[in-house]
Amino acid sequence: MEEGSRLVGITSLADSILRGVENVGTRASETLFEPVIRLGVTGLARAGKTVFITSLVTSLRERERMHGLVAAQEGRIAAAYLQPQPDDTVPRFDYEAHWGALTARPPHWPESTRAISELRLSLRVRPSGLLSGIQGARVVHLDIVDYPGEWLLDLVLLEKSYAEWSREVLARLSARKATSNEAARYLALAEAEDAAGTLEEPRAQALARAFTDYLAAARDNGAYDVTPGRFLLPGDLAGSPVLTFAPLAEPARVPRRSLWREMERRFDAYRAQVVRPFFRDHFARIDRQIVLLDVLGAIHKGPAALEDMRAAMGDILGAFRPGRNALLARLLRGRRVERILFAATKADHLHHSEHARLAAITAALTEGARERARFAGARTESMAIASLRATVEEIRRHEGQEFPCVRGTLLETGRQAALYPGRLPDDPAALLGPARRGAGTWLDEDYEVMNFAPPELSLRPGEGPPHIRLDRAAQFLIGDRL
Ligand SMILES: Nc1nc2c(ncn2[C@@H]2O[C@H](COP(=O)(O)OP(=O)(O)OP(=O)(O)O)[C@@H](O)[C@H]2O)c(=O)[nH]1
Ligand SMILES: [Mg+2]
Repeated sequence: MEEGSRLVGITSLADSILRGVENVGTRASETLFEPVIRLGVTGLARAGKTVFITSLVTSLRERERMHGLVAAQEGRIAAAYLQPQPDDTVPRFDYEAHWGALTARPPHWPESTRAISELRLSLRVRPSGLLSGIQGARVVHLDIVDYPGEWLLDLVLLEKSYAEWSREVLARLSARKATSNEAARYLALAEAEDAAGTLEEPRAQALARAFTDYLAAARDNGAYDVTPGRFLLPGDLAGSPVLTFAPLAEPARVPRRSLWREMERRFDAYRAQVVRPFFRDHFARIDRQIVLLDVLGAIHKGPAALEDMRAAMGDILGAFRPGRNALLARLLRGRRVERILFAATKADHLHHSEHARLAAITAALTEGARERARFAGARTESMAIASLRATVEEIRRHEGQEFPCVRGTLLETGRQAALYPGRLPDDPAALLGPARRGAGTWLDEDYEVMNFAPPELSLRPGEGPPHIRLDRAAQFLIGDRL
């Protein structure tokens, strides 16, 4: 018995020393000899993260469509190859499966992913200018980390007690009660509950389930404030106590073993064991960040969705402004993101004459957020991109007027269709203003979105997939380090 426990003690000690040495070793060799860029890719559900990473990796390997990336244009990227990633416990980004989906016959969009994943692409780069004659090629590792934007929204939970959080969420549900059955149902359930009464697990589970149903319905209606983020994206935490809590009205007294006490304990466990490790172990190590936004999707859903996206972006970007949050500052230990790109995805739904207006709306949507990020020393930029271009442009004439359209294959029917999505306003305020004031519908224009199937690709060797400004995005994000 004694022997056994001592043995365990010694092995785990030896193990941790060994691991310590290993860590120091990898870090030293990487920082001394082979630079690493850690690129975070995030965005809310369906923003286009998976397609972006898949297309970016292919385009860095097959660089013929990447003239906007200076190192590629100058022919200095000698090779790009996938390597084992540095983090052994993070799932690998399944590049092969996603690229396989896009190049299948017929092609289809990759599956929804909904958790963190990582991929290492190593680039062999020749130096530019004066150094080119003296120095040989060096290796730069690009570690791409895909994670749900919803996880960043959880940051606000770090600052809140269960009582505060409950109050806010119940108020939000009350405001949505009239339009959401799920909100009304949850409120009825929570009001019938005696929070001071003894915990009964099945009732805690019923509350958590009803609350999760509300979150799912809110998200489907275009709401983005759907925290706690893991409720909708549970992964292997599904059914565990850290996800079995829900907001309640605070009772006058909270006896031990009461429902309230236990919910409070689980809320704290969620913060300590889910939210904090994510920020400490993953977020803190990111150097460059792209935040993808399906701006067209939100505009199509209407003013409330656009306003909600703006508010969510404000919360998300709070994570890039650690000064304000003491807890976060401690988790980040002085590290910060150097560059942040806000990219409106799926710009291939618009004729190129509309792209500048889409970029302006994206900039305006993240304006408050951008100001704050800049404050924290990060460089930021906004653009409209398409990771994979699924359409071609076409001018259509109707009753003497010209309409700049895009044409593609419809996902639902497999038929070709031309889309005129509506003209975006020159001044972003024409959309953001009414959205902020709570307008029910857009006044001047209906904005259409269609779901296009991915294009049938026939690529020559050296040629990556067709895209819009993916090369410019890459230049902003990593170009200066190549
Ligand atoms: N036309 C067009 N559609 C795109 C593009 N990128 C993404 N989409 C569409 O958006 C959907 C979502 O893209 P994903 O890359 O899976 O988005 P995600 O952010 O990884 O989504 P989750 O993993 O569900 O959070 C795709 O299935 C496509 O329908 C693009 O460049 N052009
Ligand atoms: Mg994904």
